[in-house]
Amino acid sequence: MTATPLNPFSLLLDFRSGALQPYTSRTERHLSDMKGAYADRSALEHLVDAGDPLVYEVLQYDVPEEVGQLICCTTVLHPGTVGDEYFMTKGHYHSVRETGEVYLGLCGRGYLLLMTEEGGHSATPMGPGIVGYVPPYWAHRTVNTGEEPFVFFAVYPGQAGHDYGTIEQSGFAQRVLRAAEGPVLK
Ligand code: S6P
Ligand code: ZN
Repeated sequence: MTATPLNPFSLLLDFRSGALQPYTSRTERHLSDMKGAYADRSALEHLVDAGDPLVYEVLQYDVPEEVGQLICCTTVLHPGTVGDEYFMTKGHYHSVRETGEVYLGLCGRGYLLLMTEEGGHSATPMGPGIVGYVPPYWAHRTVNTGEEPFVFFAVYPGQAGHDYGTIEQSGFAQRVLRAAEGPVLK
């Protein structure tokens, strides 16, 4: 199969805000969109009732979802906690497990959590200039451990797709909690 021919294009990426120009889709995730993800359910319900904060947004430039294409996007993950647990993304496997991804930290700090269905797990500290490699078969979730938005750019294969259901059922191997001494991995 060959990829749909596209004309070359360029995008303007603002390293501080994560703004991608142009973008073709924007996804918002509020706390109410990820109720099962956080350990402290009563803290989550309290925050949802108090205004349901925006946890993160993803700006993406869409190309055909097929082999050979590469999708570019930015994620802006806002600071905050649910109980002691830092704001994070839902996390996913790629539907096509054999597809990897590259993350480039732009602003703020956090972790890239990774895990496999065979029980492997890893946590990469992320910040400006750090490239995090997501190998094929590894689920990935990001966590903001700072006081400002954690912003990163990502590139992944067009055919990858997203499997959120497996994470919703199994949870993630590690949690990142705020402690007096700083972020702690549990
Ligand atoms: C896509 C890539 C990121 C995430 C984004 C939000 O493959 O890994 O763009 O989609 O960081 O995370 P999630 O888990 O809600 O898709
Ligand atoms: Zn991904």
